Amino acid sequence: MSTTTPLGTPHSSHWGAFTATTDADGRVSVHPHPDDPDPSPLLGNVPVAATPTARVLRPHVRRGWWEDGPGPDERRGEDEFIPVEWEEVLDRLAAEYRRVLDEHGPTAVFAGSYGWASAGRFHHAQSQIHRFSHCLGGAVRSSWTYSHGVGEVLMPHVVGNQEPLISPTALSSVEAHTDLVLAFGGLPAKNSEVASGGISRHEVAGRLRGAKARGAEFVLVSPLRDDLAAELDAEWIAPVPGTDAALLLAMCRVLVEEGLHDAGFLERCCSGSEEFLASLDGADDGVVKTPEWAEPITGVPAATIRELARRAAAGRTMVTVSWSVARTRFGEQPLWAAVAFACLLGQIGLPGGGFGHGYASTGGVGRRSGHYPLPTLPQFADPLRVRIPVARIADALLHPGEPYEVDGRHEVYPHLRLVHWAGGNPFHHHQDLQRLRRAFRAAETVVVQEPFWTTTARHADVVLATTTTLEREDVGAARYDDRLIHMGRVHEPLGEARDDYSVLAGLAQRLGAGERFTEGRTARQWVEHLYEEWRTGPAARAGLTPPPYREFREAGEFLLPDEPEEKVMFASFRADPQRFPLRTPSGRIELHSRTVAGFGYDDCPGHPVHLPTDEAPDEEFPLHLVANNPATRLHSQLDHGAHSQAGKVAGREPVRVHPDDATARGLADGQVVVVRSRRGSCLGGLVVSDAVRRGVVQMSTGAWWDPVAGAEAGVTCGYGNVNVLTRDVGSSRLAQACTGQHAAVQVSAHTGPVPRVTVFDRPVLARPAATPPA
Ligand SMILES: Nc1nc2c(c(=O)[nH]1)N[C@H]1C(S)=C(S)[C@@H](COP(=O)(O)OP(=O)(O)OC[C@H]3O[C@@H](n4cnc5c(=O)[nH]c(N)nc54)[C@H](O)[C@@H]3O)O[C@H]1N2
Ligand SMILES: Nc1nc2c(c(=O)[nH]1)N[C@H]1C(S)=C(S)[C@@H](COP(=O)(O)OP(=O)(O)OC[C@H]3O[C@@H](n4cnc5c(=O)[nH]c(N)nc54)[C@H](O)[C@@H]3O)O[C@H]1N2
Ligand SMILES: [Mo]
Repeated sequence: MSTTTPLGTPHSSHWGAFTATTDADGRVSVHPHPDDPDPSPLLGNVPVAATPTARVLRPHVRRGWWEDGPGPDERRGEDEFIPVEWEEVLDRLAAEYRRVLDEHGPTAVFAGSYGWASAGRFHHAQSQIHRFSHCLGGAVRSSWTYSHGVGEVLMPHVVGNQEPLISPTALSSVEAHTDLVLAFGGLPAKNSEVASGGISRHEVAGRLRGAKARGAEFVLVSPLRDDLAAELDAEWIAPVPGTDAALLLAMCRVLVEEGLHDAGFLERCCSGSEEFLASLDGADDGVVKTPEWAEPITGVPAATIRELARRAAAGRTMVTVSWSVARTRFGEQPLWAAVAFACLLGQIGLPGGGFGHGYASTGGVGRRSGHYPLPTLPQFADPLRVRIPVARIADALLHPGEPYEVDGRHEVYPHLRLVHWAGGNPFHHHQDLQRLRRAFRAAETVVVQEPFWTTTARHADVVLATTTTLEREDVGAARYDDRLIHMGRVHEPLGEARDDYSVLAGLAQRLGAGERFTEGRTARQWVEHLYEEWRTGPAARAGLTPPPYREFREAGEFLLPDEPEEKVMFASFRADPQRFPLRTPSGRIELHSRTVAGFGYDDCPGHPVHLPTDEAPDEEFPLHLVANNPATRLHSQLDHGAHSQAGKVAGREPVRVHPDDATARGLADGQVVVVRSRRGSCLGGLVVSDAVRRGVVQMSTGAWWDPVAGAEAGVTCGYGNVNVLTRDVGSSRLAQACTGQHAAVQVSAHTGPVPRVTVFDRPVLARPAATPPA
C-alpha cells in the first residue's frame, strides 16, 4: 500500500528526502527530492538495505542463553545463534522481563537505547521503546547525547538553556551580516548532509557560499583542512587537538590588553567577568594567558593568535564551535572559552554576530528554529525517572551500586540486569569496545531489535528482526526541515522482519500492557491517527492548513511555511537584559558561575581554563587521533552500502596521516596499517595527505567492529572500528559526556596476511534446539 508517483515512492532518511523505485528483480533505486539543491551522496547507501546482505531475517537467540538461561556470560558476543519462531521468542522474553521486574523492579531494566535509528515520526525506535517501558512502570534511561553532551549540561549554567546548540542564530543571518566566520572544528560539508529526522533541502553549503560572495571571510581552526569547503578560501589554523581553550583564552587576553573588548556588554549582559578577567592575568594560577603562553601549548604562533583576536574585533564576527570540539576530555573548557570570547566581542544578540555551537554539525543547525509543531507519538510520562549519563553505560554495567558525580549531584549506578536496545548501535558508538564487551557480558539478558547483524546484535541474547523504513509507512518530519514527507512502503518486509511497534506490542500484550501500549490501533492506523491529531490540533492552532491524511498521502508531502522571523539568538536579552533575563542565577551570561565553582570540581572549575588532556601523546603513542564522524555514511548505518564501500582503502576504514608522519614510519599510501592505542588496535587503509595537521591521525567512526578477523591478525579489529582505540572516560564530573573524538595512538605497517572482513557475514548459526528449557 503506497503512494507511487511516476517518480517513485516518496520517502525520507536522516540524510535526505528521496523517491524510491523498484525494478522487476526487486532492486531498489533512489532519486533525490527534486527541490533539494545539494542532495547527499549518502543516498547511495540506501539500496543495499533492501537486499538480504547483513539483514536479520528472523528472530534469533544466543545458544548459551536459550539453553542455560539468563545470567552474566563470557560467551556473549562469541556464541552461536539459533533461529527461532516469533511466538516462542516473545513468550520466553516476556517471562524473562517478568522475572527481572518481579525480583528486582524496573531499575534493573535499561531501556535508554541511545541511537539515531531512522527517520519517521511513528516508527521512531526510541519513541517506541520508551513508550513501551513507560507502560511497564518505567526503566532506567539515559540523559543527554553523544553528540553534544557537554553543551547540554554546561550551557544551562552559562546562558540558561541549550539554545546555542539546538537553535542558534539563523545561518541566513550569518549569510547576510557576518564579516568573519571564526570556525573552531570547522563547518564540515560532510556533516551538514545529515539532520536528525530528515532534511529535504541541503542549504548549508549554499548559505556559506552566499556569505563568501557578499564578502565574508572565514578562518578555519581545526586539525583538518577539509573541515571547511575549499571554495571558501579560509585561512587555516591548525592547533594541537584539545588546545582550543588555551587559544581562545589568549585571544580573550589580547582583546582586553588592547582595549578591543566591549566593556559595556560585559557590564550589562555578563556576570563573573571580574573573576574571568582576573584569571587571564593569572589570579588562579599565576600564569598570564598571553599568546606567548598559548604558543607552545597550541602550536600556533603568538603573532597569529594576536592577529586573529584583532581581526575578530574588527567587524561582525560569528564564533562557532563544532560539537566535536567539546566531545573531548575537558570539552567544557573550549566551549565556555568561546562564549567568553564572544562576550568580549560584545556582538551576542546582533544579526550575524555572537556565537553558536554546532553550525554544520548537522544540516539542521541554524536552518529553522522549530517554530511549527510536528506529529508526535505520545510516550506517557516516565514513572521511574532514573537516568544515567548516556556515555557512562559501561561504567553502570560494570559498577552497579557504586557512586559517581555529575552536574553537582552525587549519584549511584543502578544494578542493570536486562538491557534492551532498539535503534542504536553501542558497539559502534561507545568508546573502548573491549571494555563495553566486558560490560555487556556482566548483564543477565541483552535484547536487541535490529534490521542488521551489527556488532551490537552479535552481543545480544535475543535478536529481534526489525523492518527498515523502506518496509513500512510513516510520516517523515524534523523540526529543522520545511516539509512533512509521506514515507510510503517501498517493498515488503524481508524474511520475517517485523516493525518495532509490532514486536513491542507483542511483548506488551504478554506482560499485561498490550491495550495501553497499542490503544487498539494497528501501525497503519497509528500513522494516520498521529497525522490527524496533529492536523486538527497543534497544526491548526499554529495557523497551518494541512490536508486530510488521504490527500497528504496522495500528494506525498506537505510544505511548511517559512518561519515568521529570522532568528537572532539572545536578541531580546541583549536589547533589554532586565526585562528578558536569561535563566541563569544572575539572569546574565555567566563568565564565572558560582554554581559550577560550588561543585568544587578540579576538572571543571567555575570559569573557563585550559586543562591539558590526560590522554596526551607520549613516546609509545606519539600521535593525536581525531576520531570524527564519517563522510561516507551516517555513523555505522549501511556501512555495507555502495557509497561507504567506495570510500574504503584496501577494504578497510581509511586512516589519514600527514606525509611527514608517513615518511618517518616508512608508510605508503594505500597500504594496510595497524593503529594502536592503550586500549586496543585496529587495521585501516592508509591515506597520506597534507590536509591533516602534522602529528594528527584521522580515522572516522562507523566501520563495524570485526573482532573475529582482528583476532586472526593479532589486532582487536580487522576492519577499522576506531572505537577499539578510544578511551571510555567522561568529559569531566560536570557533564560526564562522551570524549570519543580524541586518543593517543601509534601507526605502523601491518605485516602478515590481511584477514578477510567477516563482519557482514551472517553469524554462526546453530541448529534449532529441540525444546527450549522451561
Ligand atoms: N570515537 C567516537 N565515537 C563516537 C563519536 C565520535 O565523534 N567519536 N560520535 C558519537 C555520536 S555524535 C553519535 S550520535 C553516536 C551515534 O551512534 P548510533 O546512533 O548508535 O549510531 P547508528 O549507526 O546511527 O546506529 C543506529 C542503529 O539503529 C539501527 N536502526 C535503524 N533504523 C532502525 C529501526 O527502525 N529500528 C531499529 N530497531 N533499529 C534501527 C541501525 O541499523 C543502526 O544499527 O556515535 C558516537 N560515537
Ligand atoms: N556524513 C555524516 N554526517 C554526520 C554524521 C555522520 O555520521 N555522517 N553524524 C551526525 C552527528 S550524530 C553529529 S553529532 C554530527 C557531529 O558533528 P561534529 O561533532 O561537528 O563532527 P565531527 O566530524 O565529529 O568533527 C568535526 C571536526 O572537528 C575537528 N576537531 C576534532 N578535534 C578538534 C579539536 O580539538 N579542535 C578543533 N579546533 N577541531 C577539532 C575534526 O577535524 C573534525 O573533522 O555530525 C552529524 N553529521
Ligand atoms: Mo551525534
